[in-house]
Amino acid sequence: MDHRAMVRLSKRMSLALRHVPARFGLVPDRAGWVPVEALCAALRIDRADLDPVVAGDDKQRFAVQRGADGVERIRANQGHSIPVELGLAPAVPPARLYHGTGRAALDSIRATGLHRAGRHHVHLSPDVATARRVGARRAGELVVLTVDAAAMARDGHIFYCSANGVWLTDAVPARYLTG
Ligand code: HQG
Repeated sequence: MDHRAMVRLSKRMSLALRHVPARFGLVPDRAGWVPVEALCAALRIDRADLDPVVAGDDKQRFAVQRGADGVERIRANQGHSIPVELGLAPAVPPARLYHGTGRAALDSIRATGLHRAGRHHVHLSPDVATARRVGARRAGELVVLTVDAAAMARDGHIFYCSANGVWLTDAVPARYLTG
């Protein structure tokens, strides 16, 4: 499979595992896992097509693990809009985190802070380069906001770090944002 085909498959896997599993006839468990075999059948792909996408994904979006029952299951590490309990433990964030977005959202974000939109959490990046990549998905000029995560943590906001290094929190009030 060439790179573009792998990106296309990664996007279909994200759609099935994060957003509309029912459309693919899939029923994730409470923690978001589905049998690898079921996902392959739903997407009409071979296991041999799936493995390199999981292993080579640029953001390590997927995790595969074998359950106590011997069944191999797959889930998205973050980014869901369906209800899932990822089972992440609260973690102490680095002093600063970053959020990349488009200029068009800036006034609204400055007024009301960062909201989680359709996902479970606001997604924050550990470094500017990652935030730039996230923000580049938006039309128009790229903006990278700095989040005073140290102050948020001090004030009792809870942070989680997904298995692929994305920092998650419920919301970021505007007073913790600069940039
Ligand atoms: C914006 C991708 C106006 C926010 C990425 C963002 C990431 C506001 C959008 C992950 C707002 C939500 C998450 C406010 C937030 N007013 N706009 N008050 N508060 N927004 O996609 O962080 O490729 O849910 O700036 O790489 O862009 O899918 O969040 O633009 O890691 O694995 O509302 O998704 O990863 O958009 O991206 P999203 P995001 P994957």
